[in-house]
Amino acid sequence: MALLTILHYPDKRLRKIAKRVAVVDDRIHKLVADMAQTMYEAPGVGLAATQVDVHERVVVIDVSEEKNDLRVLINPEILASSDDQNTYEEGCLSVPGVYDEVDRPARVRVRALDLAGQPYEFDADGLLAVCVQHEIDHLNGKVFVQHLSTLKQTRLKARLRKEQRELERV
Ligand code: GNR
Ligand code: NI
Repeated sequence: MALLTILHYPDKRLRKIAKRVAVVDDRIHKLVADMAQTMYEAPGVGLAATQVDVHERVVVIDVSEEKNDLRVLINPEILASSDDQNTYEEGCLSVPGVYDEVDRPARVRVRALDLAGQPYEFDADGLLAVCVQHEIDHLNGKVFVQHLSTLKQTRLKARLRKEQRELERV
């Protein structure tokens, strides 16, 4: 296993659209193991391959309290979304220190492939529903801050540029 480097917003590579996985082979198994280790170490409740500069449709999620319920989603798809929305204070390992409210469908039905390459489906609500949608956004080149107002995004970029300048001054 290996710890992977997580890209930070506004890195352009976070905007790439990930390609579907054609075969779930040993290379994908190793990627999943490395992504899980990176997620647990961060720590985070989810990680998309895009965040570690691998542009393939692979996601790991663990929203359990005990961190013993790893979910692997290969080529994940939202089959259906509820009409009712929930607001959640989101954060992202690619935007450290930034938390803000995002509205999304409260419940989703999801289809994905498991590590054996077999399709499975599940219904998600609560944090799991938030996380699945947040991770699929990453695979589509979208970071949660892109759900915020243009004004908030502009202010955030200005703040991050200022912080970067201050880091470079020492
Ligand atoms: O660790 C994470 N926590 C989180 C909290 C609220 C909504 C979404 C998330 S996902 C995030 C990990 C991450 O950046 N995944 O892409
Ligand atoms: Ni994220």
